[in-house]
Amino acid sequence: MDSDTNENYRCLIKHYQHKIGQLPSVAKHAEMVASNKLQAIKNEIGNINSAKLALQEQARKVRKLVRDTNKDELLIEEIGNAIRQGTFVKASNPVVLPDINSDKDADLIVCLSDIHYGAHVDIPENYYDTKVVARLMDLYAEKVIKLIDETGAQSVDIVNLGDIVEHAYMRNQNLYDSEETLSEQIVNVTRLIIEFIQRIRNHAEIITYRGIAGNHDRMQGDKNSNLNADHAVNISNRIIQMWIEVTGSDVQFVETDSYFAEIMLRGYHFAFVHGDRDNLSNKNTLAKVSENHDRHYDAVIGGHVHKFSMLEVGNNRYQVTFGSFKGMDDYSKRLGVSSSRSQGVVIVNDRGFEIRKIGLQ
Ligand SMILES: [Mn+2]
Repeated sequence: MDSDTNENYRCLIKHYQHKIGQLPSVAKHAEMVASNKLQAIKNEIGNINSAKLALQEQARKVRKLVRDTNKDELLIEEIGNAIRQGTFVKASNPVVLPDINSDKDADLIVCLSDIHYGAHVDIPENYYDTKVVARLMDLYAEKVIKLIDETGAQSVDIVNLGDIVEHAYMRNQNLYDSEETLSEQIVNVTRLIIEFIQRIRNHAEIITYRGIAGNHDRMQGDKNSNLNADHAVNISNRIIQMWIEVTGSDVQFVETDSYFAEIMLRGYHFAFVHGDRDNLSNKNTLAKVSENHDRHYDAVIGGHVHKFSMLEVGNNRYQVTFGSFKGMDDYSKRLGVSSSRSQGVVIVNDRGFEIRKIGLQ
């Protein structure tokens, strides 16, 4: 029993305190009220402190944004270093005279798809590393040059369909044991693309280049990230533009949307997507892409599934997937969708167009 819980007992104590002159004076009582106020203020400060915590939370978010921005700056700096470390092929703009004894005439679209530079595959059916990429790009260039001679092509539009690197978003994690950093991968694959462009340029005078991004090129793992330009192909494109400018190449870089490109040749319209956002095995995709871009396409061409496929979805209208440089890996083997390495071209002349698979075995 105590004075806090028992009113009778409290009155008894007070009465006794009053009797012995120990009851607090009015002033003292006021002081006690004041100290309650102080407590209230302290409580308020406590509240302010928790408000401050919310502010701190905001501040933390701001600091993270700043850090991320610095990370981008760091990446740009790393890319600058990687560019300085190696040499790029020198541009040359030779005159390529057409064969006057030939009536051959064509335009070519040459696609580059799913290089996945930085991927390392070592299974009985396939070996793939960065050295293999270089060899395969040489082989592809040779085949394209042969095709230029065969068709008498004067112009070549090179279209990169994306997935130039294996894992762009790994920069958000710790870089695991990898031969090259992401920056080096982007720069080195771009170096190979530039060599490819220049080799083609040596055999045809009118060359254009454009590149769209694939799912592996995204810097953020989140595919809904609204940072649309935040992908490895964007950086690669800027390096190619820089190469054209610095070396005086007459190759024309064509700016496109990050995920879509189109080319019109001799009255035919071709659309290009990577294939992750537009499913090219769904026979309504050509109609959907045509609707979205307000143009009737003759073909919509992509990569992504790492195999050659062609689906006729209308009168001489096609949905096409070209194969990959990378070829078979454990993942595709498990899914049972393994297929050979290949790329693809479109040959356009006045008689029509032909979509052709180019094997890279
Ligand atoms: Mn891919």
